[in-house]
Amino acid sequence: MNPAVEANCDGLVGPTHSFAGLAPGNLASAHNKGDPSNPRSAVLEGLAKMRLLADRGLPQFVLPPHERPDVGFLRRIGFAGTDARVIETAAAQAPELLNTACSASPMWAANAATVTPSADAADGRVHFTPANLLTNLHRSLEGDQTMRALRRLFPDEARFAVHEPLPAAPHFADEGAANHVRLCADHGEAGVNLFVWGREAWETWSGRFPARQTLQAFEAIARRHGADGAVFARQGRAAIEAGVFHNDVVCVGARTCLFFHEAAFEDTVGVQADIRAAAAGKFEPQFVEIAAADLPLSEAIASYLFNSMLVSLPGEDRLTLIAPMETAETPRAKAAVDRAMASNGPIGRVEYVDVRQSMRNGGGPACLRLRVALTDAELAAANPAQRFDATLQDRLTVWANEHYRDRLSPADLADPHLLVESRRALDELTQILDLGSAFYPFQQTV
Ligand code: SUG
Repeated sequence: MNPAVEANCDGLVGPTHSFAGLAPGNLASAHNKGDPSNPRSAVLEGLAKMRLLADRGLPQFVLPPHERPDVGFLRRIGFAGTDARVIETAAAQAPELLNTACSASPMWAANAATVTPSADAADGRVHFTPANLLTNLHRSLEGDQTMRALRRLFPDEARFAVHEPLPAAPHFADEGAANHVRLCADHGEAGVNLFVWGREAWETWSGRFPARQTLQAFEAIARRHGADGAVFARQGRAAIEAGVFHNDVVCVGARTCLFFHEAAFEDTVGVQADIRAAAAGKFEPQFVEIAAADLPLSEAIASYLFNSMLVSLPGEDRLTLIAPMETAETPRAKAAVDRAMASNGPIGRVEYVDVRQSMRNGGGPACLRLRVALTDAELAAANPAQRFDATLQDRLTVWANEHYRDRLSPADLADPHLLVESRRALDELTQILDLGSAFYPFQQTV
């Protein structure tokens, strides 16, 4: 066993963060459609959360936003002329497609990839499969740039394998780590990988909202990563119907603890038995289940209690929950947290964070980060310029204050100057994070 720590890689919110209501089945996104957003607050909230985790002693990295508006996407679907003309024409003829091209959705790094740490991988490398995110058009634009970003952050091929996204077909619909939980005795020891899927590839899906993850996508990922300790579990159908578009809206796990809502799985008893069997000889799993009688599913979704980060802080035996403010403001959700802490179970502490801008698009603290368990040697091999500390926070704060607007209405997305501002910001960020030349498509053509 190599000692390992769990690093968090957070997606930096991009300058076009907006409320365009692009994600069916994500109730917050639908509810806030059309409201003006505040991209500057959004990015600063994200930085403050990163600071909290870094200050608590966990390695923290920054994943760069993607180029938005995605002019390349608009060109592929027939808009032509100068970049400004492409945007103006799309705004006039197909505003939904312009909104799509502007989404800052890569901020939700839990959807960036599924990760298998070296302790679980057959070849001893850390494996990543960038998610194809093909259920939603705006998110389907992310996979290739995410692959580039992960290869930059984890460049050493002897230690890291960043695969291509799965084939872009509905059979392999994949949303990354938002539907994956890894349990273990210690981050450096072989663990159990719980893969939660919403539908089968050949199943006729008749739900009101889409099931975004297929069983076959996760089977493919487990196979290509050589992932040990795989358990496959079906997401509760009723949960998807109620607005649980990713399993991490109702479930989070860390070390030996799985914390989940009663409605999370189609067969809760079966999931627990499968996890126990996969963990035999490795560790004793601890299940903390919140009953619907104590916290109705609708309040679990509105409060985003389970979209907390569950972290193991250095020097602490019990786990800490990094929960959104909305949980503290929802009496039954807060009571559930308080009871879990008082029970002397695996969760010992809670800290509340303000990520309201992201929350209004359905992204809580856990959505904003991709967890990667790393040994010391792997940690040392990551791009040091993307390692977050107080100095980088100061630098990115100055950068955000200079380049980000504090108000953006959906109509503002039609402003061609937003493209100029956004590219200027990303160009400077390329230097700050040492992302190399030609990291963004717009840098490849100049
Ligand atoms: O895919 N929202 C994202 C939120 C992702 C949250 N991630 C996790 N649960 N891990 C989504 O639904 C809304 C964008 C908009 O409506 O403009 C959006 O894409």
